[in-house]
Amino acid sequence: MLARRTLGADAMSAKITVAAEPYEFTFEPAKCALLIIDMQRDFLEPGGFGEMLGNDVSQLRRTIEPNVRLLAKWRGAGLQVIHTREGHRDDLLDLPPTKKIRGRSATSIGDSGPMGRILVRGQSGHDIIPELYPEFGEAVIDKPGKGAFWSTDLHAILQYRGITNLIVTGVTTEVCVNTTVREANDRGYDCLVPEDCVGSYFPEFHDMGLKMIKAQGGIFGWVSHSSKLLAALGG
Ligand code: TIU
Repeated sequence: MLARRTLGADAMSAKITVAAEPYEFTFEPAKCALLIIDMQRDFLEPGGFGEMLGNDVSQLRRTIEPNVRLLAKWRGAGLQVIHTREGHRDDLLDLPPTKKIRGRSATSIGDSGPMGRILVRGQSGHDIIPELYPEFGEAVIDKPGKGAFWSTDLHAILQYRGITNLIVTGVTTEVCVNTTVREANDRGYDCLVPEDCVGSYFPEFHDMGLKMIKAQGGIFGWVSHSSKLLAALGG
């Protein structure tokens, strides 16, 4: 069992600086949440919805191990962790008809898939992979869109918990991670994306998705690597 050495009150409010691009990222641990986006079985597991659509899930599975390490560090230090899941109500009343038919696929959201009804809350494919399963006290945000702020209580939760900075990880780099970072940036949060903790089915979109975040002096946020973040937190 992992020994927990939670940060004391002084360390919680002492500024931490991480080597990042376009320049260093500074945060107070007490005010910085780890936001893990959509590490769901349907996106990551062989035989899930993602693979059914013809995607190579190994491109996403390489993000699991660095996320496990970062999550262990975050939990061990007693810092705030939030998970998101993309999905819809059982009755699909929150599913835009446009999203339902997009792609002209024979099997779409709400239909029976390899792990239950696709992207429907409560179904096994919609749940978070066991390696990163939420613990008691960690908020789980169910989001109907790509961004984690749209039609959710995430902003309220962050405000009430005094969060100003976000470490955003998960999948996919150019879709839900990118949309969430943009939404967070417009709401006044500083976001750092550790590049090894995010992934895309398309390597070129992953690369460009990261470049877009850090371009123009950090137009949406910062990009770093989990090893640098772990080092800044004491290894
Ligand atoms: N979580 C997330 O990114 N949802 C997607 O549908 N991503 C795709 O890349 N398809």
